[in-house]
Amino acid sequence: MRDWSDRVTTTEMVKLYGAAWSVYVRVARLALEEKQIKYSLVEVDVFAETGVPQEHLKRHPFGRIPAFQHGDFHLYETGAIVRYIDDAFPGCKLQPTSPKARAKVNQIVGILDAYAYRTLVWNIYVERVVSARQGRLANEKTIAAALPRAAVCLSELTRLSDDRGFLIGDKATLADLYAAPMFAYFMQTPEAALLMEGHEKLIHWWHRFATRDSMLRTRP
Ligand SMILES: N[C@@H](CCC(=O)N[C@@H](CS)C(=O)NCC(=O)O)C(=O)O
Repeated sequence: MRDWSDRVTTTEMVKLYGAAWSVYVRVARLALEEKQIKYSLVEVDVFAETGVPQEHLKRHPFGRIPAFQHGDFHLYETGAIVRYIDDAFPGCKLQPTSPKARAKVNQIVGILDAYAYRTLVWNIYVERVVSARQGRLANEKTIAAALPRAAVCLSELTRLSDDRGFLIGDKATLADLYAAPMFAYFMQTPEAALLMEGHEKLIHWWHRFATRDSMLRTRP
């Protein structure tokens, strides 16, 4: 007999808990937008003066965003959320089926998660751009220390990506969805202008991807 216990009903309500400024919330929103899934974004302020709201800690005991709900199914961790969205819902596929292309997508996602997010977003963008907006001096040591790591991130992205319109292959994948929200911040910094020299492939990718509907619809 067929087991329907894990069957997914795609008409059940989808909610994403987080904030539009968040890189990881945007990754998850891009997956929902690319697959044309209706969802609501429920605002959560993890940096509230009173701390992470108690009801959010029940959804995400580590106090991060995003958290995700589909009917009575709950998840946190962006990697799990976007893969669930891709597997459970119809529409375009955000993960290639070929084992090598899929592994490269996952490798790029791993690099972005483990190295690029902290380096490009926190150590360079937040230090350079957000600090000025907040009226504080940038920590030049933090920025200087991040530059060599940023250079490795960019040269690895260039080396691993191919040149068929997207980072991997000829369709948007999780690799693009992870990279784009990070680049949206990093590319606003003067450091990016220097670091991106010689990375024409990435520059072209960014200019193309930045104008996609999903990107325009999720602008912070
Ligand atoms: N491993 C988590 C990381 C999520 C994450 O770091 N989100 C940031 C916003 S982009 C956050 O919640 N920051 C709050 C904090 O660091 O306290 C995931 O993949 O979802």
